Amino acid sequence: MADLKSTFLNVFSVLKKELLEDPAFEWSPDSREWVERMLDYNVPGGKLNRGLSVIDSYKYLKEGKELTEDEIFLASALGWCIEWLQAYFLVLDDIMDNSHTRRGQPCWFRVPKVGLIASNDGVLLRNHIPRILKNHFRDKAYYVDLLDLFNEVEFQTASGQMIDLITTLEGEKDLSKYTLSLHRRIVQYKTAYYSFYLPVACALLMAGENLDNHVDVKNILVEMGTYFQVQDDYLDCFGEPETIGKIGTDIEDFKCSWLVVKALEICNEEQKKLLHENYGKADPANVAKVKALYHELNLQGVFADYESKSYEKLITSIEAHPSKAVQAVLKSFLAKIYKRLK
Ligand code: DMA
Ligand code: MG
Ligand code: MG
Ligand code: MG
Repeated sequence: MADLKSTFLNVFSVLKKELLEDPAFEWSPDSREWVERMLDYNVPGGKLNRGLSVIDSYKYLKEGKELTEDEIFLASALGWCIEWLQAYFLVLDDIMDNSHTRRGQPCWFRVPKVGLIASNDGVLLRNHIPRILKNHFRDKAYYVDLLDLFNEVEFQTASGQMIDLITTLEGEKDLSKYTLSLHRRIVQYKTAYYSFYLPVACALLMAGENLDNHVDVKNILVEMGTYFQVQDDYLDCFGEPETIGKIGTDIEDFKCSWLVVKALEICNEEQKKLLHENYGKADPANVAKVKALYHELNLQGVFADYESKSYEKLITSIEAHPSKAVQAVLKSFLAKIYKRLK
């Protein structure tokens, strides 16, 4: 495993080097330095779960056959395209969510001299993906499907971000619209497709599969991605900032978080009043009142219950899948996130 990760990181250096020598641009020392620093800061510093999952999944689909060096390189390159996509979304997400830290360091837009140049860096990160794909997959039979897949998933993610953001609009702060079904819609689009479906879909395309034949796999992965974002919402309040590498802002930002949806579901009238008065305010005193209510309502216990039930449900649907190789792909993905603390 440690070995796979170091191979994967080597591929990052190769891809970065190609991008920094992209013949479509006349590089100068300062522009090359900027992009290199921006990539090092934003692309490789996460858990790399999404990227590594492409290689893992491809291995399972090959049913134990040893992968060639070329296959490992290509699966890694696709994994990195997902990490690039994630970096692009996170750089912009942190601006829009007014976040402070990410992966244990200041958000990119908070770095001195970066500021809103970060938004163009986001656009650059996004543009790197088709360049990587062109460099390494142009002659593959599945090239068009790959481009189409990244386009579709990017559209879904941006649409999810849009509904995540417009539900918090000032002047329309209305907690009564925060229901489990709105929450599900947001997280399915903003997180599940790119984080869960995309890595497995990349591996399926590399293995020569037609994605239209794998709608059942997609449905399970979307469920898993929904569970993953509920964990993210939970950790935003109850996680350790040193462990998760970021400081939560969901309460301040009036987000339609799983926690506020659950709180609204189980609170009494008096507690509801407290939520209405304190949710979505930047003042730490307001935030503290919301957190105290979450404790009072035992949302930690409610989450623990949700977590074990989701796990059981996912295992049941995975075991109903006819292919053992696909089952192995899905189970290994689930094992990586079950009861995660970061
Ligand atoms: C992030 O949701 C979704 C995308 C597409 C980046 P979020 O704002 O809850 O993520 P985080 O908690 O990491 O800022
Ligand atoms: Mg965010
Ligand atoms: Mg966000
Ligand atoms: Mg979050």
